[in-house]
Formats: sequence, structure tokens, C-alpha cells
Amino acid sequence: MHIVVLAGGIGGARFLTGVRAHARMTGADVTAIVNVADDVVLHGLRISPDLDSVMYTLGGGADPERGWGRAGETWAIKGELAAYGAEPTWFGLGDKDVATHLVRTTMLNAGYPLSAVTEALCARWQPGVRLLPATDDRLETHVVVADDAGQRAIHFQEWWVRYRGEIPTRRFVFVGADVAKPAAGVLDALSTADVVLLAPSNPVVSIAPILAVSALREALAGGTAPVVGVSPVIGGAPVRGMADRCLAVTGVECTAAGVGGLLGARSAGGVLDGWLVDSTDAGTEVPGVTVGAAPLWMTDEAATAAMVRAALELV
Ligand code: GDP
Ligand code: FO1
Ligand code: CA
Repeated sequence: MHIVVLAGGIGGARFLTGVRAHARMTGADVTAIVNVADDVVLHGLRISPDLDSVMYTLGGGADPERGWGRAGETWAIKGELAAYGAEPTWFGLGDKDVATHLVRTTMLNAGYPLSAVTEALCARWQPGVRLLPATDDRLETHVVVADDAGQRAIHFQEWWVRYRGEIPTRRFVFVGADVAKPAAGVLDALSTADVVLLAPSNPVVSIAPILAVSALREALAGGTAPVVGVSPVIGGAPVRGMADRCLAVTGVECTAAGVGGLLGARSAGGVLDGWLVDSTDAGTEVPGVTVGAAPLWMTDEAATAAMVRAALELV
């Protein structure tokens, strides 16, 4: 059994702990295809937030409160950069985390693709699942905003971290998506998948940019493996984060039905065969999609593994 999971950062990482637990019980192989459109170069360092959230979480090195970055982090470098007035000061790089970005940047500068760099970083963290970036090419979410300075596009991290999404926002643009190819290993993973799960990640800025890689989306939509999504929205609100803001920008209702409809039925040009919603959202309908309900709070590994089983039983 080969389970392929599309994942963003925190929601993707937590979900993968449940997929890994399930796989350990059943002997399944797991490949995670992770969003890279949050990636940014700051202070000359390439930062891959979603890949790192997944790698640190599965490797036991993540800060559980923040959900991003390292546990037991110190912030000397951040303080020193601020003392130089080195911009941006709104984005904090922890000392331990910086070592990851140094290794990644050095390897990328030496010509290794991000997929190979990720494999090298995972040799340390042993996440227990195969981590693949969605693409080795440049793919970045930019956000078209309109304020007193007029209309302009800013990097997703500036929108998310600096403005917390609280700035008049027109749309998201996945820069590079038109030419980005799936990373090494991605098409192979999809062609050998027995099932594809979409983690309960942010549908607009974590899942959508993965699916914006056209050859990846075509392989998923045209593949033989059933595709089951898990809702990140429970009772009309995201469990954490700003998916509600992102959905509002996209004009999609922040409900399990809204997100399911955004992803759409595979039979109607979308990507879903199955859609798992929280028990409190039972009765949700998405045209052309088999909808199931189960408790979707990822409170611990056992609860998350039970979610995974419910998702697998849907198809
Ligand atoms: P990010 O890249 O770090 O923002 O993380 P993701 O995109 O992978 O996941 C963010 C999404 O995870 C948010 O929209 C949350 O609603 C969702 N999420 C977080 N915890 C839970 C949970 O316990 N259950 C469900 N169903 N969704 C969750
Ligand atoms: N999020 C913040 O809110 N503030 C930060 O200073 C910050 C720094 C940071 C550094 C490395 C990293 O991998 C992630 C970091 N994040 C930070 C999280 C990140 O901006 C977002 O949560 C994700 O990109 C959304 O998925
Ligand atoms: Ca993300």
C-alpha cells in the first residue's frame, strides 16, 4: 500500500503524524508532496516553511506551540540582524533554524535541486515518510493588495506575517506555476499511489499552489488512485490560522461544503472522489463527491490516525 499525501505546513505536519502511525500498523509506504510556494529568500537564505514544519514535526524537533521552527529555539541572530537594521525585521529566524537554511542554501547554490536538498536534510531528521517538494522550480505565492500606496503585489510571507492578512486584498498569484514542473519523484509517487489524501491544510495557500503545478494536477486528476480530502474547516471556521481570510479573498464560503466545492469532484474537473468532514458537519454535500463524517480534531496521534482510517474507508 502506497499512500501519497498533499500537505502544507502545520495542518499537513500534524495529519502526517497520523498517516505515519497508521502506516506503521499496516506496513504502508507514505510519500508527502509538500507546498513550496511559501518559500522565500531572506538575508540571502532560502527558507521553506512548509517543508520545515513537516520535517521538524515528524522528526520530533518542532516547537509545538508555534507549529513552525525549532523547539528550544534561541534568537541571537535575530537580535543581531535587528541591531544592524537589516530588513525585514518582521520575520524571525531562530538560531537553530538558521542552520537548516544555511545547509539548504549552500546545497541549492551548488546546484542540487530542492528535492535532493530535502532528502539530505531528512537524513538527519528521519521523518519516517518520504518528503518531496511539489516542484524543484521557482513557485511563490504573491498577494495583490491595495492600500493607500495603490495596488501592488507582495510576497505571501509579508502578507501573512507582517500584515496578518489584515490589508485590503484582491487575489493570490502563484508566480511560476505556469512553467513549474513536478519535482523529481512526484510523478512516480502519484503513478504508484494506491490512494491520495489531501491533508486538512489551507486550501487556498497550501493545497492550491501544489495543484497549480499543471502536470502534478493532471497526474492526480487522471490517475487511478482515489483522492480523498480532509476538511480544515470545522463548523464554519478554520481550526487555526487564517484560512477564513484566504477563502474570503477567493470568494469561497468558509464551510466544509465551501472548501469541498472549491476542490471539486474529479468527475467534474476537480480533484476529489471523497471528502471527509467533521462529525458536526455531517450532512455536508459536495456534488459528485462521496462525503463522510468523523471527528477531525487532531488532538493527538491516535485521534489523527483514526481520521486517516476514516478517510481511507471512504473510497
Ligand atoms: P500552514 O502551512 O502552516 O498554514 O499549515 P497548513 O496549510 O498545512 O494547515 C493549516 C490548516 O490546518 C488550517 O486551515 C487549519 O484549519 C487546519 N488545522 C489545524 N489543526 C487542525 C485540526 O486539528 N483539524 C482539522 N480538521 N484541521 C486543522
Ligand atoms: N511566522 C510568523 O508568524 N512570524 C515569523 O517570524 C515566522 C518566521 C518563520 C521562520 C521560518 C519558518 O519556517 C517559518 C516562519 N514562520 C513565521 C511561519 C510561516 O511564516 C507561516 O506560518 C507559513 O509560511 C504559513 O504556512
Ligand atoms: Ca503554508
